[in-house]
Parts: sequence; C-alpha cells; structure tokens
Amino acid sequence: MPTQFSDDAVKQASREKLKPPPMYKVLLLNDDFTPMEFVVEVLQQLFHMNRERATHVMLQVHTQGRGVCGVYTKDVAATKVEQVQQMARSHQHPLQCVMEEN
Ligand code: TYC
Repeated sequence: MPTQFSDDAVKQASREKLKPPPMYKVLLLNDDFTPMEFVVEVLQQLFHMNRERATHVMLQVHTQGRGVCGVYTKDVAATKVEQVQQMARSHQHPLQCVMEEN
C-alpha cells in the first residue's frame, strides 16, 4: 500500500516522539517589600520544599536577585507562575515569578 508520508517525514516524526519535551525554569525575583516568611511559605506550599530548602532558595533570591524554584514542562511551569502571582496578589505583595526555557 502506498503512503503519503516520505521516509524522511516518518524518520522526523519518530525523532520528535523520542525527544524529551522542552523544560522551563520557574524563577522568583527579589523585591524590597515581600516578607521573607511569605516567600518561604510560597516555596513550601507550591514547590513542595521543606523549610530548610525553602529558606535557602529564598535567601538566594534575596542576595542574588533571582533563584530557581523548579524545572517543569511548559504547562506545569505556567501554572506554577500563575499560582505564585495569585498568592502574591491576594496578600498584596509585589512578589514576581517568571518562567524561562531551561
Ligand atoms: N528582599 C525581601 C525582603 O528583604 C525578601 C524577598 C526574598 C523578596 C525573595 C522576594 O523573591 C523574593 N523582605
């Protein structure tokens, strides 16, 4: 039976199926106003860190300007960013969260 797909197209499709999906870092940005304790709670609740790890990441953001909360597929990263922004908004903190391709 003839097929409408060239050998090249089949090989390309197969390569794409095997390729891992692009991954995205979720980053917190520093600011002068969001309380440290709030950032630690965000990291514990949304990124499932223990208190020690959450404190370490928060201090990294505080001293370096930004820090990685986790690395996820695009959809999951986008949801995490929205959840952080929603939590920050509801507590009226200016905390910023962004994603970037890894
Ligand atoms: N710099 C803030 C303070 O001194 C703490 C802070 C840490 C804010 C991390 C944002 O993503 C952040 N209260």
